Amino acid sequence: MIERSFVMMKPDAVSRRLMGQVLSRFEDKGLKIVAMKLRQIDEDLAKEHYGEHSEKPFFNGLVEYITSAPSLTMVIEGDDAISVIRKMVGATNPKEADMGTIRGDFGMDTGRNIIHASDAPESAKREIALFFDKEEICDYSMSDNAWIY
Ligand code: RTP
Ligand code: MG
Repeated sequence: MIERSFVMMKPDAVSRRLMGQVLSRFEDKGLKIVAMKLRQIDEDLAKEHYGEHSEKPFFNGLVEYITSAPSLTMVIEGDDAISVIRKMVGATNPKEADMGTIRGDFGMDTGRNIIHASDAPESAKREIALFFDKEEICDYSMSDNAWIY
């Protein structure tokens, strides 16, 4: 099933100049970028995005991290995109993430774990609406659609 996921390269990815390498992985995999915006996320938006963690001890640190520098926010589309992208991202703790995953290859610290990706269809829908207006999401065909999908 064709799905859309909300994906965000976090401030450490942007600051460490990893955007190009990480983006290439999604393109190489055959996924389609349908929206993309570099933006500095403010406190209110960070708190809303990570609302499910508001009672956790790491919440304030997480908000501080996410608001510390720009993030690259994206909507990525593809066949089973939500689970495929989560697999590409790897485990939350980069030390435990498999080699070959984005967190496993580029990170060392749960508090600086490079990237976010939606974990389910409902959260994808919520997060996409939180970060993008409908008209910012591009509906287009790619020349190799027949091969990839
Ligand atoms: P994300 O939402 O960012 O894609 O990450 P995730 O699903 O793999 O992990 P989640 O449990 O949703 O946690 C959200 C983010 O909070 C930070 N975190 N810090 N210090 C800690 O114990 C801790 N646990 C989580 C991470 O930045 C994690 O990605
Ligand atoms: Mg999560």
